[in-house]
Amino acid sequence: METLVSYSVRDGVGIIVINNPPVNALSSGVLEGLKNAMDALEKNLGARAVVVVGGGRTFVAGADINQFVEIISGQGTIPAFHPVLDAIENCAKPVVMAIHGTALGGGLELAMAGHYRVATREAQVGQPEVKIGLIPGAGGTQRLPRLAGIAKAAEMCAFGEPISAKEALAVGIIDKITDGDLLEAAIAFAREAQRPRRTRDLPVMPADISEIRKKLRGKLTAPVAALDAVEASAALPFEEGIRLEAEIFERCLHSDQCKALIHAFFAERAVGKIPDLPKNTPVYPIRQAAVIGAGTMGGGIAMALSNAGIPVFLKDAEQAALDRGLATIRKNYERSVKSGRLTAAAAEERIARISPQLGWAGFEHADIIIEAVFESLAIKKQVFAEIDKVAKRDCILASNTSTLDIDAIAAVTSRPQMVIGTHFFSPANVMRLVEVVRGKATENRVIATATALAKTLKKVGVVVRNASGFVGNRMMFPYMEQAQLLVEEGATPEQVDRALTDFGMAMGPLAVADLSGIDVFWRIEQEFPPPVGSKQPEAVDKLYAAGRYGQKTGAGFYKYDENRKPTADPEVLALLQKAHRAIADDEIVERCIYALINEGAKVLEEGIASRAVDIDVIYLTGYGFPAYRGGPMFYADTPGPKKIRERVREFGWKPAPLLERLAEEGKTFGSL
Ligand code: 3H9
Repeated sequence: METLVSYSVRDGVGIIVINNPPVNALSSGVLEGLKNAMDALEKNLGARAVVVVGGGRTFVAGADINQFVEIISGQGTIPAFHPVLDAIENCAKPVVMAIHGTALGGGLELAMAGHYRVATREAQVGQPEVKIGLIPGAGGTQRLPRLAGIAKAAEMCAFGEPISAKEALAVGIIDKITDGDLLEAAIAFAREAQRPRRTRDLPVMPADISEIRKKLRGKLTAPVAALDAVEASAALPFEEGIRLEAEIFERCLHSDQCKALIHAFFAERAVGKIPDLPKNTPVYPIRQAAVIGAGTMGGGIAMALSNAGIPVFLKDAEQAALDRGLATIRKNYERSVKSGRLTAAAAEERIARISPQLGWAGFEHADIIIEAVFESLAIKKQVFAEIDKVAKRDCILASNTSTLDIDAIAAVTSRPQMVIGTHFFSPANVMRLVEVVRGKATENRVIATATALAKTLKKVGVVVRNASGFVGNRMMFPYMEQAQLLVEEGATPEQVDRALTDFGMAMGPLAVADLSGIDVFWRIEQEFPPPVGSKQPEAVDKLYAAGRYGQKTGAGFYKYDENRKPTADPEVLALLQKAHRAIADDEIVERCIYALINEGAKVLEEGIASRAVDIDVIYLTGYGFPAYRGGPMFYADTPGPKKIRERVREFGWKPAPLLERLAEEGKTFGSL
């Protein structure tokens, strides 16, 4: 077995290589290896300078997050970073860090403990700890301000977004970018370096970061804590700053938010490992795509494909629809150019990769055809019968249906094994979730290709089974029902939405209904009538009958002005409220969120989702569930199945059998 850290001396330069695949995470073993290598090279008379480089595809992606999971559950202690980083920084010989791939979190902290940094042009550096509920804990909040200034450090530590090598050079985090061989460039730099330059000795100027503080929204605690630590770098001597950082880090590590965010991090990676799909299932190459339907969804999907460099035919039946679709695509790209996220040339390139057309020209070359026409089984069947005739035999036929039966759609083709659901979320060029719906006949290779494609599009593909509403929408219906019933019983739409946004949901359910369209919800109700005898709200029916379709008609649960800004509407209360009971926010949250969880338990038991993490990722990436609560099924373990079952019974609903069983056995969803 290769050692985690190896070293050698070449022409007077000591070279330390970190080898901990896949991302060279700084486990205790790596830290120990680094310390030993530094000690040895410090004493080695043949070495005048030292270069540290990552083996494999990257420098170092940070501390080993698995170790934090252990610490949170009461095992182990925080790895001792400082003795290792201090040994590097105090080395009497110049130490040069050679960065490729990503230097993130503890990786950047390691790099900053070196005296100089050389990076490849593609490299990125960042302090993403806040994304898992932490702050940099190995000196990042103290060394970064000394290199990049307080304001830049504050931004990087509070928002967690990585920056490019080019920007890192401009702000002083790295000293050189090389287009040639990284190791050779770092060795050459090390040879020329006259003497060590300790980051801790650099001056740091106080700066006003109140604007950055103002930008922090929501309830995340780590970003605020990160700013406190960064700000202290100007007020305190280095060692004291480090002590303060350690205190704050430890507090964050033991917070509920950190636990939930780490769960979310690993959950997102776990969904890619589909339990009954062999690990090395081959995938079909996707070189050319086609999308049918140039509406909101089709246009967004075409953009997502083009953004990833995949050329796409965009077909619609009518010229007017095609023109409208293309105009929207152009407008979206222009907005990105205006905001500086994209250059004008890159936007043109992306638009050029989308070929609008009325006919089927070129479809015989498509590797995947994604249907995104009107949500009607009859129309979708007609489209699939047609594409079956034009597509090559190994082309994947995908439907963007959000609720319909994939097997019924597959049945009209001569190749049900090639048919799959790819349920994108609106706007499809932005939202990260794709529910990958496997039909009865869908072959493994097609499933593997669809999830790999999601990753290529920088999205998360979660494989689910074919059932009405799949996972996300199926769970959303009872959640929405409760929101409406609460209004009928006396809550205002504003109160319902505020209680749930206070809980952390990105939007309240009734605002979501207005955004998606009351007519859309009404139509779904007609297609999937609720079970006989269940207590059903009448709100959607009444709003629909009154022509209040939501934002698009200027009124729904709220009134909207010409800029779609919502205001409360007393008329809606007269229309919908049947009683005037004072309802507490807690009841609103419990009824809506427990309805979601109870349905989630059914979805799990029925095997529509194969694991609780699949549901969590669907809700985190597609439905605005707060990441710091880890997803509905992770959150369910906070009150616990027993308490939820009790409340579900009190509300007069039937607990899902799985919830009953877990409550009975004193177990949690996490134990499944
Ligand atoms: C920190 O550094 C705290 C410090 O301040 C010190 C405190 C004292 N640990 O994402 P991928 C695994 S906190 C353990 O699919 P990509 C990942 O689970 C840390 N494992 O690849 C996956 O495993 P598997 C700060 C890690 O190319 C595999 O590596 N750093 C870690 O799409 C491949 O990952 C971060 O927050 C880790 N740190 O993206 C960075 N990182 O194959 C977190 C990855 O079994 N990492 N794994 O599923 C990332 O953002 C992305 O993984 C990265 C690569 C961009 C690096």
